[in-house]
Amino acid sequence: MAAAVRKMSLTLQVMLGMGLGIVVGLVFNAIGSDFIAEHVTGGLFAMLGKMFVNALKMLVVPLVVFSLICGVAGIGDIRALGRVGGKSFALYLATTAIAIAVAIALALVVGPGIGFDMAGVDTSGVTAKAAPTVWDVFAAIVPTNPIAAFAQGEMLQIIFYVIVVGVAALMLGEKSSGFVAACEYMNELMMKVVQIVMAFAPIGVFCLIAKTFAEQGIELFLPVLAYVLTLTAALLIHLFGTLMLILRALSGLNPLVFMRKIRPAQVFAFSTASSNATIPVTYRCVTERIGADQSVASFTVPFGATINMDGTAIMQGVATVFLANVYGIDLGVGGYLTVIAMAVLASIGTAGVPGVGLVMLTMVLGQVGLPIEGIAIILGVDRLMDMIRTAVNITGDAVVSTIVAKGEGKLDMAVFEDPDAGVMTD
Ligand code: DAS
Repeated sequence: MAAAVRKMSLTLQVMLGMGLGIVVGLVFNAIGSDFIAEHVTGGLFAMLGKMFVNALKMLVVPLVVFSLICGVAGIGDIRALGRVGGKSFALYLATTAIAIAVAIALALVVGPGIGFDMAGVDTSGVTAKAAPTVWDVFAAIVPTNPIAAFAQGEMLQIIFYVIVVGVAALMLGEKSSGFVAACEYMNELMMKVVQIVMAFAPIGVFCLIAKTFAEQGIELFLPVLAYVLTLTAALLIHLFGTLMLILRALSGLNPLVFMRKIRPAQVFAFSTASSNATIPVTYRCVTERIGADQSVASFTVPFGATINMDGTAIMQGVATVFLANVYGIDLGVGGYLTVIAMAVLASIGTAGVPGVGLVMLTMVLGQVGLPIEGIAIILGVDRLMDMIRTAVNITGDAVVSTIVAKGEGKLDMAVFEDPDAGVMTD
């Protein structure tokens, strides 16, 4: 049995861990033992799961720094760099805006929240976060202290600074060859470290999933079932509909092949509920399984993990309609257009970490005058919804990375068409 599991590709092992985690979590939830809750799911599983997520996060900054320097040096000229940046930025904003517009339209048709009984909902403890202006968001991209940006994992600031350094290296021409060669070595070294960390993925994913499902009993979902079902439907429409149509239309690639190739990153995103922590896996899938060149993916993947959150925007659209119905407030077309603009802006300046969608939701609700405390109604189910929307977020990152690479003639079709390319068997 153990030999058979070892022979499975890492993706299958991780999916086995995820499936087992759901079963074990639901069984533990049904048993309802305090000992298990404190020492197994809340103890051992929580510890191992956190160690695994921390190990993934440990990789992000060095991997982004070295891969991006190699990427900028690999692109070769500043105009190409501008094209990759401009195309990916435009596509990230467009897909997010489409995602939330479709989600709002679906929610307005379904009408979740109409007739919802607020009695017994504890709305204490929900605090509002001030909405940034568009000027604040873009001004914050330039770091005052790069070392602090690296230390705090401020992804947009890191990307900005590393690109500037990369362009400076380009301008120094041949003198930079040693520096670029050292970065290429460090990038290869970091990808090996990714491989080591991912060997622990089946255990890490099992623990993360089992803990979540042990804590998220079915009873949490019943009162807000209309919200959960509407949000899940909107996420699936975007994942299998909108994104695949955009991929097909703008790259001509087969969506079914793409979805199989990106699956390991989706599983990691679902398990960790963190786009940032999943960067090493998304990057590895986009380059080694889909065939996008490092010179594109090293920018578009971390950039997307930070500014592109289609799944999160979908949650904000559905939650806004749900809460407008709960409180009987008619937002009108202007109100929903404000929600779309606010959700896109909020996604630019916010890192892809667990639960960040709810923080952004307080900004969106505040902008359209909906009671922030209404978030307390959907708080209980947000962990699981976060896992699903994070998988949608990174899929959007990978779709845009693939489209831009294809458009730049930097996608190796032999890799894309090879079913065994980048199979994670280690
Ligand atoms: N968990 C966030 C992410 O990592 C998404 C969210 O909170 O909505 O993308």
